[in-house]
Amino acid sequence: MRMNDVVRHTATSVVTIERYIIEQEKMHPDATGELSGLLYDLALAAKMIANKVRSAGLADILGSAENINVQGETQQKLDVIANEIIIKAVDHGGRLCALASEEEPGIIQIPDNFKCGKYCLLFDPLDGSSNIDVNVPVGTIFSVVRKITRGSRGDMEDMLQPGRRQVAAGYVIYGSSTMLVYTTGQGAHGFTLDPQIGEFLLSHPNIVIPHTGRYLSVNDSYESVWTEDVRALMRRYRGLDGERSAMNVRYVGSLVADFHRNLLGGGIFAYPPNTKSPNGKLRLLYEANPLAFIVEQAGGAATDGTRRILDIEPTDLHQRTPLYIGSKGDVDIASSMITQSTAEEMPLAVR
Ligand code: FDP
Repeated sequence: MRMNDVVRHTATSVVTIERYIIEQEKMHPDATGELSGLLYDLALAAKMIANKVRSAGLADILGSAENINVQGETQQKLDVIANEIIIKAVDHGGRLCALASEEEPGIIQIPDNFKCGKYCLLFDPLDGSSNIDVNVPVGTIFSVVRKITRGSRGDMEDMLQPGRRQVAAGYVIYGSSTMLVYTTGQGAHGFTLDPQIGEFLLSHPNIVIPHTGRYLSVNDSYESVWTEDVRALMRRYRGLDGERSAMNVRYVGSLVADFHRNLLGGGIFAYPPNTKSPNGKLRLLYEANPLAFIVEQAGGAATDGTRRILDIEPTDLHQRTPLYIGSKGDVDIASSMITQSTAEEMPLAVR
């Protein structure tokens, strides 16, 4: 099969996500099926969320809920709904020992009446949610790590593992069609929801991101608060320093949508640090790590400017990180030009 080929299903034969996961599991004779079970549960949650997103306007459930989430942002009602759908889809299967959501301050424990399992799930239930009211694609992002502590319940040490220890990661994009892309470390594979039969069908096996790409996704309204190295990098991507041809700027402002376009078409998404937000905005555990795992599996790369994202040792459930992610050739330019990456490394003058 060629790069990014789309699978052709026939009227009488389709490859569902379930079949694909089972076939991948067979490559691991010692697999217990727990991870596969968790992935099906997440696919079910994705279908339920897709349904809510699609009917959001009709059902009059748009708009802000009363709550403000732990990041200080106003939660949209769909965030709350998506969060609950995911928790309820996965809490009873005996596969997880704990969960952490971008929408909740602490670890979410498995209810006492359910069995605990060997995995932890970290997720952003509805990323890009400030775009919901204007009908822009939003997404769900998830990351799975193995429990490393003793005892049946998961604790903070289980959650705060570097991204290279992920055993699975994925995202769902609720766009013109709903797509789920996941990896278990054997390539990145995409599935498109067929609304007629209600199944995710294999559409993009073994996704390969081009080595360099056309698209630059960055919010350049922050230019006045970028540090000099970031400004120089952006001038390079725009072809203004004469070192390369200009990239095409595309910024939806919904991470999953920007990432997905660049994964398939090539290019880079950047959310650099700035003097107001020295660690940028995106969350290491719920956004950067899972997308970094996927992009590396597709042949791309992800850095905070000076460190590979998957090697960052997390210290906090909700910590943020600068992010440059996408085609390897384009990300390598960021690694060669960025000199500071974290708040600690930033000069006091710009903190
Ligand atoms: P949102 O606040 O709408 O949830 O992580 C949050 C996120 O969206 C990303 O999806 C998006 O890429 C980014 O924030 C956009 O932030 P800016 O508006 O600062 O560009």
